[in-house]
Amino acid sequence: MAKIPSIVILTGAGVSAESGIDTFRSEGGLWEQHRVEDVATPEAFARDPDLVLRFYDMRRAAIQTKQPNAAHEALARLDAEWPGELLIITQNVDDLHERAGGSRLLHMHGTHLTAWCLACDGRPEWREPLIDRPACPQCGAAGQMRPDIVWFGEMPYEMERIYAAVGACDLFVSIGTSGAVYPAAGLVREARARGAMTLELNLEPSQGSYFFHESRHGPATRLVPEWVS
Ligand code: BJW
Repeated sequence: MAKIPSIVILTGAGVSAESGIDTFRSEGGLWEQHRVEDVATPEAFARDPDLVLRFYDMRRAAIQTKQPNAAHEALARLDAEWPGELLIITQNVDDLHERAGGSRLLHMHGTHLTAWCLACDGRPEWREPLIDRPACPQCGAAGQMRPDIVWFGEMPYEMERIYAAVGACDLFVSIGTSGAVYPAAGLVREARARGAMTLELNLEPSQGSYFFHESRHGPATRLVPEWVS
């Protein structure tokens, strides 16, 4: 009997754009006039923690008001129904894949809905502001919690699991990501080098479009349900 193809799906900010969550590199920018590269670094946090905490408090509050869209829902259906191996690797720090019902999922750039306590290394669930320097609910240390987000220069989460899944997949699909940030942007080449078919679904050609066997362009809420059905 033929093997059921194994699928890895990489998602980025474009998949949540139609839920009303800003992407990073589109016109207008995410955070006033700051480049995300200047705000989302450990150096920025050391230099001006209040600015960085306010930025994340604002975004944490905003994502809790947003709803999954047809692209998240189509991926959750595929996740529930696909009989073979499947992994959704999201760069997004929102929880819209989970809220749509996705479960074979990992957040390589962290999530807004946990905090990271630098005192005990715990990652408690967190939905409130961090600007007031709350105590960690796990160890009680005060003022040691930071956003549980992977900033530039930090190691993305679960890289071993990611490379293993990408190296073993038959189909690699990238959805709504600009291909500007590594190591995520390099996964298509990794998948291709190991013999996977590669497909890009994005509003426009990404920086890495060239590396895909096939690229389809348009909004995720149209392209993803079309691809899944
Ligand atoms: C739609 C749509 C719709 C819109 N439908 N589509 C020089 C060369 C190479 C690498 C480096 C370098 N200098 C430094 C580096 C490394 C650095 C890096 O890549 N920098 C680049 C800027 C060059 N990377 C790192 O530091 C990473 N760590 C690292 O490398 O560790 C060492 C290591 C070594 C070896 C192995 C493993 C690790 C860490 C990167 C952390 C990224 N963090 C951020 C910020 C999180 C905080 C926050 O949320 O504020 O994560 S950056 C930001 O970009 C966020 C995103 O996850 C990430 C990717 O963005 P994404 O999702 O692609 O969004 P956009 O806006 O760029 O694109 C959206 C796309 O959607 C567009 O194409 C639109 O067209 C499309 N779209 N509407 C469909 N409706």
